[in-house]
Amino acid sequence: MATAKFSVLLLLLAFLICMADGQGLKVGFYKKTCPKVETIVKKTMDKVMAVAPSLGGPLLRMHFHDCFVRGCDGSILLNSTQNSQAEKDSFPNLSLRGYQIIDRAKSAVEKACPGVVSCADIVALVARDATVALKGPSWKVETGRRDGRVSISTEALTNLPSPFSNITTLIQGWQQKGLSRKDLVVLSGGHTIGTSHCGAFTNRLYNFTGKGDTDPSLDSNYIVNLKKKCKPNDQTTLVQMDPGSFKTFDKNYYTLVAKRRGLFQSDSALLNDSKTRIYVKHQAEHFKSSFFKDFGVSMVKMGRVGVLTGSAGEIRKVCSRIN
Ligand code: HEM
Ligand SMILES: *[C@@H]1O[C@H](CO)[C@@H](O)[C@H](O)[C@H]1NC(C)=O
Ligand SMILES: *[C@@H]1O[C@H](CO)[C@@H](O)[C@H](O)[C@H]1NC(C)=O
Ligand SMILES: *[C@@H]1O[C@H](CO)[C@@H](O)[C@H](O)[C@H]1NC(C)=O
Ligand SMILES: *[C@@H]1O[C@H](CO)[C@@H](O)[C@H](O)[C@H]1NC(C)=O
Ligand SMILES: CC(=O)N[C@H]1CO[C@H](CO)[C@@H](O)[C@@H]1O
Repeated sequence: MATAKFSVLLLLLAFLICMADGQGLKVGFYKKTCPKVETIVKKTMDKVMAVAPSLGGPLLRMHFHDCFVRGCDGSILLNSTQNSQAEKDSFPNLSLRGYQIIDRAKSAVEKACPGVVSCADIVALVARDATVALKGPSWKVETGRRDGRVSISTEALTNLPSPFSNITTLIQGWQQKGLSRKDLVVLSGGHTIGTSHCGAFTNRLYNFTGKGDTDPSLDSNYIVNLKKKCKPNDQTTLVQMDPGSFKTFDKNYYTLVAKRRGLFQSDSALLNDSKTRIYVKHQAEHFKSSFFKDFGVSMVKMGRVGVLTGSAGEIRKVCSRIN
């Protein structure tokens, strides 16, 4: 009798701990099994970022793309096979790069503790370290994710937000992932670093509604600038999203959006909802900004989306293929 009561109590306790951790994730999950993992990943990233800081953008973006499709389960890293086309080879992957950096970090980690650390966790750690290397905020990354065994190209199209989305579609898409309007406006701030292909926004410059017009929600002086960089139908030229400081993680994204200079319709759309608009204006206008702290909080939240934990999934040996 007493033992039964005790086991119920234990079960309840285990359940509560699980809930508080965000479905089994926790900071320092590998403390006993791979105590050096974060140091090893950081060392790899420090080396990479010292010579190729432009990889910071795609490596931050990679965690986002992983989490929005089948949860943060490393499915973005899987190669296509003969029978199935993977997320990697879908249209929105365009310009995602840096897969070899994940592989490099994974190899280094495998040397120290083989078969212990998931590729999904490495992606999450790399996103943080990339942000820090570009002078952005740091946050404590929860670990304990397991790797998925499935990656389907078409799921990237249906789950990833499009740069042509309006605010209603964006809010709905984020809500479906359990993320709020605040998370949306905060994490869009990731666009303070990196570059975009012209194709993601030229519709706003040349033929917005099919009448040879421009997007009225984009600053007309800015349009003149952008037209110099992107000719109609140019899909390949790269443009800095936060011109002048695209290799520095700062709060300037909000200054741009507030001035109607957000590059994508999805950036400008943040001015079309009262809550996201207030956040944009606040970050733009106040010297003392909460953005850095908010970014860490929302990244941790995004890092919990749809994760596999416990004995679900696997720990991949090589990040680009299932075991
Ligand atoms: C709100 C929904 C979002 C949309 C519609 C969106 C869309 C895009 C698009 C179209 C690009 C340009 C890709 C290219 O043409 O090369 C881009 C780049 C980027 N995005 Fe987002 N994004 C969103 C949210 C996020 C989030 C949540 C993050 C991370 C926290 C993020 C981080 C980045 C970064 C760092 C780049 C630059 C990549 C590079 O330098 O290659 N984005 N995004
Ligand atoms: C996955 O594809 C990349 C790029 O094509 C290649 O370098 C890598 O070796 C592939 N991985 C596996 C396990 O075949
Ligand atoms: C937002 O976009 C969706 C999908 O394209 C569309 O159905 C909806 O009418 C748009 N909403 C507004 C307010 O423009
Ligand atoms: C603008 O779009 C309309 C409708 O899609 C098309 O008929 C027209 O040729 C386009 N104009 C230019 C300059 O591309
Ligand atoms: C914002 O809303 C206005 C009016 O409803 C609309 O004309 C405009 O296209 C919207 N802008 C964006 C970027 O969604
Ligand atoms: C980096 C990468 O894997 N890019 C692929 C994205 O998807 C297209 C197909 O839509 C491939 O051609 C690219 O190689």
